[in-house]
Amino acid sequence: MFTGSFSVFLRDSKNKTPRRLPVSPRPSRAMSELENSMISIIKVFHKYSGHKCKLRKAELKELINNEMTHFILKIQEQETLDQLFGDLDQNGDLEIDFKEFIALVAMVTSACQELFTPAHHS
Ligand SMILES: [Ca+2]
Repeated sequence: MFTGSFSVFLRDSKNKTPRRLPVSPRPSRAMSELENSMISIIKVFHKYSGHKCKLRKAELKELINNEMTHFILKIQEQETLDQLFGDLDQNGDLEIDFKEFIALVAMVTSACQELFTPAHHS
């Protein structure tokens, strides 16, 4: 597994200056629940994308219909798939790369988060 360090750059919404966030993955059994969840997202993506690291339309449908059905409805109609695929494919190369996929995960997670907040259960 990859080890090393690099940086990601976050945009400051006020002065538009990129802010450097050092990233230094050190896989370990002591990883947090969140870190393990992040790795799970990466593994699921690669399970469906294979070595090409991009999802074709049929692979996106299979991933959603196998891995996300408790959060979003199964995709049954071609028109629904075409629309979702078009929305996610930001660079228009007719494939979904990891950055485009993680946008879907972020949107669905954000939409569902209210159901899982502690206040909602009490
Ligand atoms: Ca794309």
